[in-house]
Amino acid sequence: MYRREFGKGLVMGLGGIALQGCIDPGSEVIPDIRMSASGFLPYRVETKVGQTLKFVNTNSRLHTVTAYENGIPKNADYFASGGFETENEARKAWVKNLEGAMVTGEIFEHTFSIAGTYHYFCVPHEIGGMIGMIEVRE
Ligand SMILES: [Cu+2]
Repeated sequence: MYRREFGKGLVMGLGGIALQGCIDPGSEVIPDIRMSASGFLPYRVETKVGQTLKFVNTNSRLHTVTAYENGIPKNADYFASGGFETENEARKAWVKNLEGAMVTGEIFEHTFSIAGTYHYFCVPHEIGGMIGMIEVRE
């Protein structure tokens, strides 16, 4: 379970995370990307091919992590919380039954195996500008 106060010790950059003052890191989830009330933090993250990023909902609102189908590299795996295989499927499932929603503390992980730029969004808050991007380097 993610503990909010723990975020104070996090230092983020280039997709890597350094943890300060942590006694037992094995018991904690360290987010690469946090979800605030209306945004992904940080908005832009860099990582390397083969790395897995953890998106964590650190807010009380429901959010999704949903890739733009036309905003990811060719041949890249589509990704979305809820496990949807297309953007359209993810959008429809949210409208129908809030499927794909991540509750507070929930974690979504994705491993990036193709280099390039990935754009993604939160279905309910896209209209408010809740989008993010990930740069995956070789
Ligand atoms: Cu959201």
